[in-house]
Formats: sequence, C-alpha cells, structure tokens
Amino acid sequence: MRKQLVALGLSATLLSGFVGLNNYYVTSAAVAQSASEANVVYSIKTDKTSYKPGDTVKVTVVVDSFDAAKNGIGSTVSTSYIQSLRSSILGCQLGIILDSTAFKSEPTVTDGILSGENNVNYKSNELKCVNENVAHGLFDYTVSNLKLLEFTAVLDSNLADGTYTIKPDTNYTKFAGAGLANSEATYADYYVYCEPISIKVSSSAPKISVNGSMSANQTVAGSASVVISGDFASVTVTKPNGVVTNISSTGSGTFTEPGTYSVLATSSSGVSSTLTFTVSAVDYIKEAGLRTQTSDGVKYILGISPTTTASSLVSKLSSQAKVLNASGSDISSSTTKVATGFKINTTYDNAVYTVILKGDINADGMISLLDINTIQKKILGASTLDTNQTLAADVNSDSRVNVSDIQEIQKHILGIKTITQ
Ligand SMILES: [Ca+2]
Ligand SMILES: [Ca+2]
Repeated sequence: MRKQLVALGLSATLLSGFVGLNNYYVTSAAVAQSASEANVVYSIKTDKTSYKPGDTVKVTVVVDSFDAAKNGIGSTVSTSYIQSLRSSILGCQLGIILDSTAFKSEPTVTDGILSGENNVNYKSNELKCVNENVAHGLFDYTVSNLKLLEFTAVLDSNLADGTYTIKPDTNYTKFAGAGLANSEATYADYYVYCEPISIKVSSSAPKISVNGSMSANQTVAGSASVVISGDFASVTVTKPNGVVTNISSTGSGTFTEPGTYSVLATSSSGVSSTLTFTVSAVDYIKEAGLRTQTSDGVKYILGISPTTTASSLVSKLSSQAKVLNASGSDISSSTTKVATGFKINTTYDNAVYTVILKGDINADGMISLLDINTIQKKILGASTLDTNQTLAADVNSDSRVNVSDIQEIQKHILGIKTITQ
C-alpha cells in the first residue's frame, strides 16, 4: 500500500480526518489502491487479566485498524459501510488457539458476525472461524475497535496457577504465510498482525494481618494496623459502627475505635479472604498517669505537671490525643506549655477534657507569683475567677479559694512542697 502512495506522489496525511460514527473512528484516508492491498491489525481481548481456576473467560477479537481503499479522497463512511467492512474482514479466515492445558471444553460463541454462520469449528482447543469468500473491496479507511468475534471459554477447575496463552492461529488463517513469526502473517498483499495474549490464573487469596498477626478473631489493645499482602484488587473494612471503609489503594490502615471489625480482601482473580478482629479500649489518660473528673457536666483532666509542653503531652498520651489552646487552635505539635483552660481531645473516643493545672490560675502553664496575685485580687474582691480558674486556685482541694491555697503556691515556688496535680 505504501509503495502506491509514493508512486502517486500523495501523502496519507493529506486527508487525515476524525469522524465519529457508532464509536468507529476514521483516522486516515489514503489514495485509492489495488483491491488486494490492505493492512489488518486485530487483537484478542479478555474481560479480565487475572482469573481463578474454573472461571469463564470472555474473549473478544476486534479489528484495531483496517486500511484499504474506497471511493477516494474526501469520502465518508456510513453505518452500512462499517457493516460491509466487517463482512469483508470476515472474508478472511481467522483462527484462535486456546492453551489446551487451561481450557478443556469447547468455547461458546456468543456474538460476532462469525457466529451462527456454520463457520466455527472447534478442534483440539483451536477455535477456527472459516469463510472462504474473501471479499475484495476498495476501502479507504482505518477502523478501530471493530468486533469480529466474541466467545466464552471455561478454565479447567483444577488448573494450576500460572500464565496461559490465547493466540492467533496464523497457520490456519487465510493470510498465513510460511516462515513468518506467529504474530505476523501475510497473504498476497495483505498484512495481518495479531499479538498473542496471556492471562494470569491464580487461586491464591490475599493475606490479611493485624498488628503483624494473621490469626482470626484476635483482640488487639487500642490500635490495629491492618496490612494486606499478596495480590489484592479490593479491600474493605467494616467498622464497629457498620461503616465500610475502602483501603484498596494502600492495602493498609490503622483503626483505633474500640469494637469488632471485619476485613474483606479480594484478589484480581476474584479469590477473597476475610479476617475479623476486635480493638479493645485503652484508657490512654490512665496509662499516662493522668486522671479525669466531671463537674457540672464538664470533663476535666488533671495530673499534668507544670511546664509540660503540648507535644510532650501528646506523646505521653500515645499520640491518641490533640491539644487545643484557649482559642481552640490545635497546638499538638508545639512546645507551648499546657495551661489551665486548654482542651485535650482524645481522638480514639473523641472526648474533650478541660485542663486544670493546680496553682496555674492565670493560665500560662507555670506556677508563679502572678498566680498568687490573681488569687489575692479575687480574695480582695478586685476581680473574679471563672470556673477553670477557681478549680486551679483551689490548690488544696477543699472546695474553697483562700489564703491556704496561696500558702501552698508559695511553698511550691520556694521549693518547700510541690503541689500535687
Ligand atoms: Ca501561672
Ligand atoms: Ca482551697
């Protein structure tokens, strides 16, 4: 075909066009050429790339491009033309070979112009479609994704894991010529290309581990690190609240909400594995040596040492909490001193606690003369204390704020007696 383009002094790019019609695309238009010259590129496609033994494989054979001459420059294609083109390609003999170790039974032709024409023979794992009427037309277009044939074939249910081929039978096709590679065959001036394909067969299921263990129904304390290994295409985790989380993209996730989880992982061949585990609640506040109390419906957290930084407190709480300052800003990673009135948000149960630092009344995270001054003003009636300040000022926890608390703070500052938080 190319040699004629040169002889006529015309370029195939002269009339490069793009016409959408029934999902077929005209990608080039060449000059008229002899009836017997054409390039056909077809391919074998499967509905998936990975299967498990016993699966049904759906195979489609499509023409990716078909170059021939018709009607000269400037003509367009019609639906009926596409149909006739399909018939013309059919005019060629087409053979498909299925790997005989993988497929034990006769394929079933489900669609395609080749079906129902009494021209499909199945022998020894070869699917041979025969029509001796090779059409000669003057065609001028490249057609994409034109379906020739569709069939299903069932994999042996006892098939070993591995890779199996589906390939063109170039010894059988009308185009076949001696001495050419399997993927390439010629007949007269026709050039036909089709690459073999391989499908993966795997019966192995993805492996699911929780905190490094693959045991079913295990209970892990506080936090579960789920990791999927091996071939997986989808992974869903059903949480204790019934919400399903997709971790297919990473194959891993960390879960801290107490309760029972179930993981479903499916391989690309469709083999699934499941694992159920339980996350038990951990009292990270208690573990950190802190304590809580509730007053008038407000949750307080106590036991924090003066001058403790936000980041060190988060670390002490096993990173299961955030620290918010008096303005509500998340300062978890900062070195700001945790002060009376700050909030601790425990992320595993989403509870919020207000920090009370005994002796830190002015809320700067330190115990100093400034705190004594703040209490003195309150005692003298010069100012008032809010609820948080009142709790912090009652250093000796006798439910009163008076000179005794001031004395406790003085002893703390002088190093005589440390305030018990
Ligand atoms: Ca202070
Ligand atoms: Ca007191």
